[in-house]
Amino acid sequence: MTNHLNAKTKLEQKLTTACGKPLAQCSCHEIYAGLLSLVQDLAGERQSPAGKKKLYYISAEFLIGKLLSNNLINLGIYDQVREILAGSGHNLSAVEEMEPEPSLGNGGLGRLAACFLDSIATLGLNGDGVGLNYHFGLFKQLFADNKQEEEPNPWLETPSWLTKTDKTYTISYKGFTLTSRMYDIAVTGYNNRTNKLHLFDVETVDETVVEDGISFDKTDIQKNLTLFLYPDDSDRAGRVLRIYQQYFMVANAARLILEEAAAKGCNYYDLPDYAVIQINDTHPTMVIPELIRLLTSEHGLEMDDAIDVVRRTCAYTNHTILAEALETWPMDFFKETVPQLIPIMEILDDKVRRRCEDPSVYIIGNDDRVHMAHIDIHYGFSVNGVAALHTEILKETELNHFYKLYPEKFNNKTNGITFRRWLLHSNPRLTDYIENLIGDGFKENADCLKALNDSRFLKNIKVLHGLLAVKDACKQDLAIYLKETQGIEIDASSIFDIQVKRLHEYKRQQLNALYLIRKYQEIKAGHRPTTSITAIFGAKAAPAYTIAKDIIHLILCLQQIIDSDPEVSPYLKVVMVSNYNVTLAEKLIPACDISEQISLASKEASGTGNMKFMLNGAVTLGTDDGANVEIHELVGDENIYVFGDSSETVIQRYKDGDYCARDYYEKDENLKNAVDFIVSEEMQEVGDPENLERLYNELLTKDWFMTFPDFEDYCRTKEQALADYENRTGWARKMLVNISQAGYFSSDRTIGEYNRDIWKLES
Ligand code: NBX
Repeated sequence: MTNHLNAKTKLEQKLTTACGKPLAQCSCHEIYAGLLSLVQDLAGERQSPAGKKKLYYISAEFLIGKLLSNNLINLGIYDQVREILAGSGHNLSAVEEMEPEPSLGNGGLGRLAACFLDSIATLGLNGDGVGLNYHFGLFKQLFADNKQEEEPNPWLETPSWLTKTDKTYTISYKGFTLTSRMYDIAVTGYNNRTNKLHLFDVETVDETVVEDGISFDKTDIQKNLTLFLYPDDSDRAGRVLRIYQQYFMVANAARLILEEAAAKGCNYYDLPDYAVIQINDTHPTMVIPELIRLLTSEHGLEMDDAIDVVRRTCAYTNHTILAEALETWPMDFFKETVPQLIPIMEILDDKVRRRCEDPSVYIIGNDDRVHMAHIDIHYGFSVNGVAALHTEILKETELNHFYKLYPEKFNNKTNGITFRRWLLHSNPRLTDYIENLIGDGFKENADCLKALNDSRFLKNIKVLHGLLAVKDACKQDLAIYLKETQGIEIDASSIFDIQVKRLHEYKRQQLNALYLIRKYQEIKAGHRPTTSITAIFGAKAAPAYTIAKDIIHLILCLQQIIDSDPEVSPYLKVVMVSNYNVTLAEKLIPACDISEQISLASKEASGTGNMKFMLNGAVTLGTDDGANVEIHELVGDENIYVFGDSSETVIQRYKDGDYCARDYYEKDENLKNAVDFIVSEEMQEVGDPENLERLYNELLTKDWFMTFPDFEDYCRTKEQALADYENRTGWARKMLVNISQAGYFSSDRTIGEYNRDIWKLES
C-alpha cells in the first residue's frame, strides 16, 4: 500500500511537472499534453537492448487508434493516473476525447498491423513497424442526402505522438529526387519493452493543394506524396501515385534495414542473421527488387548472391483471394516512375521463366503487367494466409501452382487481436467482471479465459445475470455516446445487432439490408418482434466504389423510412453511424448482442472484428468463412449461428459459371418483395432513383457475391437467434462460452507463431 502511494505521489509530481502547473488549474487539453509527454518519457526508459536480429514489419497501413489509454495500460499506470486526475477534478475519459485518432489505415489489414506491433513489444521481441506518415490518412465520412461524402481528416496536431528524427534519405525517381524524413511513434508493450513505428514523410508535401473534398492534383508528387492513404485509384494518375508511395515506403525501409544491420556488424551476405522482413500484403513488395538493387550496386554483391540473401530475409502475408485485390501493375508505370527497378525485375522474371513453363507463375505476365504477389512468393521464404480456411484455399485453388512449386513455403497464421485494446481498454466493466471470477491471469495469458468454461459459472444464475448486467451497462454507454456525438437515439433495452466493417459487396451488407426490408414488411403486416431490434451499421466505402456507395444509400434511406413510420419504429430501428473508425469500434463492440459476419463463404480471408465481438460476449451470426470457421469449432454449434452455402459450394458455383440471381428471385416470394422494395415509391421518395435502380439491377442481373442463394437461410437463422435471445440465461451462457474460447484469438498467440515459424527472434 505504501509502495503504491509512493509510486502514485511520484507519478503525480512527474505529471504536474510535465503540465507545468497544478493539475487542478489545467484544462483537459493541457492534461492530455502533459500525459503525452510523461508517457513518452516512461516509454523511452523501457527501450531494450537491440539484439542481433530484428523484425521489420513493413505495411502501407497501421490503424493504431488513439494511443493515450493503451499506453497507460501497457505501462501499468492507467488506474493510478485515473485516480490522480480524479483527485484534481479531472475525468480520464474526457481527457481521452482530446486525442485525435490517427487515420493511417482502411480496415482489417491496417488494424492487424497495429495489434501485431502491440504483441511484438509485449512478447519482448525486437521488431519495428515501417510505413508512411499520411497527413490526412483515410478520409472522414459524412452523410448528406442519405449519401456518403468525403472530407480530409487532418489528424496531425501538436502535441503529437510522433517524434521527428534526424534520419533522412534521398529517394530517386525518374527525373527528380525527394528527401525523406523519419518520424517515430513509441510502441509500448504490456509490461515489457518499447519498440518503434517508423513513419516516413517528405518535407515538400503541401496540405493546401487539397480542394473541394479530397481532390488534389495527383501529378504533383513532391507536394502530394504523403497526403492521403490510398488516394483514389479510379484513374491512371491515382494508380501511378500509388507506385510513388509504395516505392517511397520501401526505398526508405531498405536503407534503414541495411544501415542498422551494418551498424551491428553485418557484412550483407549474412543479412538474414540481422533482419527479417514481413511484407504485409503486396503493397511493400518492391522492397525485394530495391534491396537486390542496393546490395548489387552499392554493396558489391553479385546478382545471384543478392537474390539469395533477399530471398532468405523476406516473408509475405496474403490477405485476400479476391482477384481484383491482387496487385498487378503495368510495366509502363515502373518505366515512368522507378525505371531503376526494371532491370532487376526482368532478371527475376527471367529466372522464373527458365525454371517454369507455366505462364501463370511469371512475374512479368504476357500482358506486360508485373504480378506483385509472384515476386513475393518466388523471392521470399514464407507465404502465409491469415486463417485456416483461407490458407487452404490459397494452397488448393488461388495459389495452387505456387504451392506445387514451393510446398515448404506455405503456412497458416490465423489472425489475432490485442486484448489490451479490445478488452482491457475498451471494456473495463467486462474486464473487472472476469477478474472477479477467475483472477487476473488472463491479462498476461489469454488462455486463462478458458477457466470461465466451467459449470461453476455456466450453471450459476447469479454469474449469468451478472454478465447480462455488464452487457446492459455497455449498451447504455453506447446509447449515451451516440446521442452525444452523432445525435442518434437508440433504445438500450432493444437487441443490438451490429455489422461494422469496410463496405464491400463480398461482406454483404446488402444481405443484412434485404433482411431488414423483409422485417419492415413483416411488422407492417402485423408480425411484431418480441423484443425490439436495433440494427447498427458502420462502414466507409472507397470513394470510387459506386455500388458500395449505393448500398450505403440504401441503408440510409431505410433508416429514414423506418424512423418516420410510427407503426414500425417502436420495433425496429436501423442506424448507420458515420465515420466508423477505431474509436467508434471501441464503443460499439462491447455493446453488441449479435455480431454479423455474413461474407460470402470463401471470400473473407479471416476477419478480425468477429474475434473482437466474440471476446466481448456477442454471439456470432455468420457464414462458415474466414476465422468464423475456427470460432465455430471452438464454441460449438450451440453457441454460434451459422448459415449459408459452404465455401466448396460457392467455389464450385463460380467454376460452373451458371449462377443466375433471377432464378432465386423468381422462386422466393419474400426475396422478391424485399428486392422490389429497393425501387418502390416509398424508397424513391427519400432516395435517389439513379442509385436505387443501379443497385436493384446489379442484384438482379449479377449479384456477384451471391446474396440471393443465402437469403432464406440467413433470415431463418437470424429468427432463431432472435428467439433464443428471449431466454436470457440461455443467451448469457452462450455469451460466456464465447468469451471463454476467445483466448485463441489473442494476437500474442499469433505473434508467438510468426516468431516460432518465420522470424525466429530471441525474446
Ligand atoms: O485483412 C483484410 C481481409 O479482408 C480480412 O479478412 C483480414 O482479416 C484482414 C487482416 O488479415 N484485408 C484488408 O483489410 N485489405 C485492405 O484493407 C486493402 C487495402 C488496400 C488494398 C487492398 C486491400 N489495395
